[in-house]
Amino acid sequence: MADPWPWTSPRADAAVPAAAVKPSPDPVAFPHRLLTPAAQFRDVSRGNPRPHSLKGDALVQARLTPQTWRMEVVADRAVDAVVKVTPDPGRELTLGGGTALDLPALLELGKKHEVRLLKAMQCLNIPAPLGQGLWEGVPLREVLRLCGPLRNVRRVYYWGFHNQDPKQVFRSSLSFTQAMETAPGEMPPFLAYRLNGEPISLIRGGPVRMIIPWAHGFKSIKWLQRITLTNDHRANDTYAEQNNDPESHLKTAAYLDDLPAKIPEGNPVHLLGQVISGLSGVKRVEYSLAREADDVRELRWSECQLEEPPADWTAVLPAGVSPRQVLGFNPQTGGPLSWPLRYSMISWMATLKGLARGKYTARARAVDLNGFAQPEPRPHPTSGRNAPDAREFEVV
Ligand SMILES: Nc1nc2c(c(=O)[nH]1)N[C@H]1C(S)=C(S)[C@@H](COP(=O)(O)O)O[C@H]1N2
Ligand SMILES: [Mo]
Repeated sequence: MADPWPWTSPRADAAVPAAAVKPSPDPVAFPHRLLTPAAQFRDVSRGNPRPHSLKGDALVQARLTPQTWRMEVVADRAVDAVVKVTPDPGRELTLGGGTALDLPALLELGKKHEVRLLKAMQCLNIPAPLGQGLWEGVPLREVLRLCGPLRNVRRVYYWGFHNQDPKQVFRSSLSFTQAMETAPGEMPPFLAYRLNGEPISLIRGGPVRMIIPWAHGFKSIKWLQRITLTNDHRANDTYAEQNNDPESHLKTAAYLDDLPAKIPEGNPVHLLGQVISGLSGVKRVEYSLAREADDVRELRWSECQLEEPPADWTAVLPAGVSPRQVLGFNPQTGGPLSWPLRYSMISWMATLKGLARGKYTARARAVDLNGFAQPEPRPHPTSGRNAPDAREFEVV
């Protein structure tokens, strides 16, 4: 059942009131792995045919093999009432000029500038995380530097392979600042060529995919093939055309796994799920349990148990990757700088015992580091769905 939405939550920084049923630590293991195998991500791909269904020569023609992949960086020369002066890059990278970037050149840049980070992939309008990976690649700023001094650029537009059909273009954009500068402790947009230690599979957007660490999935364009430098200040994201906020950052949000519909009386009820650390971080995850007659505005919330950082990161990360080399970790100690890591997700749980027979609705919500509980602080689904997740079950 969909929750009634939205209701405003009171600021949650006050002490958490005790719920009727206390959670207790339980030996149940956290069910989700920190790295989702590439094939197990939930897929959100447009295109007809889907680019990842292409085979053989069609794949070669699409420039989607490691040997044939090319990416252009060009200037937008369109002028209109808003844009009167066009960009002036020192150099464009074009197919026609034989200067388009290929994979060996990108990997060469990676020898000097490679970045790695864990990111939860989350769609702005799907109420469940898609997966989490260790992505590796080259910061966009290093690629744009190949084009020499860039004058009159206000935005960077980019898109992926789209069957040569303009109607199928799925595009996204960044401000020039976001493309070129990264605040200390923040994470740069980058051209990724590896996921979980392997070349990025076609279905995950390989050979090269844009990864925007702080953003919902729609900014992380798959089958990346073209970057356009523009003096247009307007976002041209495909998602913006559907009333979504193209500058929305990932929201801090908890997700609840499915529960059995009926649970025998006397058995513990395990609430399990994942929480994404969005822009404002995670203070805690809370659950509430409601009987049918309860008023959703008066739910009582209790704290859940969060997955701890792994004691041995080498058992989690791909072979040969040290946590010291991963953004979000202390390069000296290899320990995470925050937990959960920024823009990543971990598991949580709560075990409920002694529930009387009857129907229940369990809900979960995250509280961010500023003390806002979901759906606050931005209760607008078009900037990312984040109503508290709910599941019904019956104790029989
Ligand atoms: N080229 C292209 N890139 C794309 C999309 C697409 O349809 N085409 N979908 C986007 C959206 S809306 C999301 S949520 C993520 C999903 O990533 P995934 O399929 O790897 O889980 O990819 C993004 N990148
Ligand atoms: Mo999406």
